[in-house]
Amino acid sequence: MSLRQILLIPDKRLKQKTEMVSSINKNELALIDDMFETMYDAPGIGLAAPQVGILSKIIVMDCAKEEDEKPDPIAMINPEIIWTSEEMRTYEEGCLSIPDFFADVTRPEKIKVRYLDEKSKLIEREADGLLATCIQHEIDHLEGKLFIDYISRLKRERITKKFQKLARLERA
Ligand code: GNR
Ligand code: NI
Repeated sequence: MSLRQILLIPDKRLKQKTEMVSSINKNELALIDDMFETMYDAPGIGLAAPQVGILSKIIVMDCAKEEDEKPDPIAMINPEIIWTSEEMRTYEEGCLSIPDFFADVTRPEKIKVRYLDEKSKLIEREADGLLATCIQHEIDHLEGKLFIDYISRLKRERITKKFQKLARLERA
């Protein structure tokens, strides 16, 4: 197992679409292990493969709420949202690729998602609350979409410029 580097905006790879995973072998399982390790280390409640530079439809999450609650790691391969509720919910989101920036995002409150687990088993499950928010945030990453794409253009441009400047300073 090893930590992978988390890409920050404005890295182009965060804006790209991803490829379906055609079979789940050693490589994919090693990537999933590394993604969990990287997510817990950050720490974060979710991570999508593009955030570590891999353009494949793989996400991992652990939305166990309390510090003392037991871990609840979930890996999803080729996830698709197959139903969303009419009711919406607003949650303050953050992203490991946009550190220290938070904004309210409104999304469907409940969803049904279909995916393959690490054993290539087809799963369908319903999710609500924080897990529903997290799954939607992670699946957006697989489409090259970030949570700042839901906020005002003014705020998005402001935060993007800040990270462009930081990236320039690091290169200099
Ligand atoms: O750690 C994370 N927290 C979070 C909080 C609210 C909504 C979504 C998230 S996901 C984020 C980790 C991340 O960037 N995943 O892509
Ligand atoms: Ni994110």
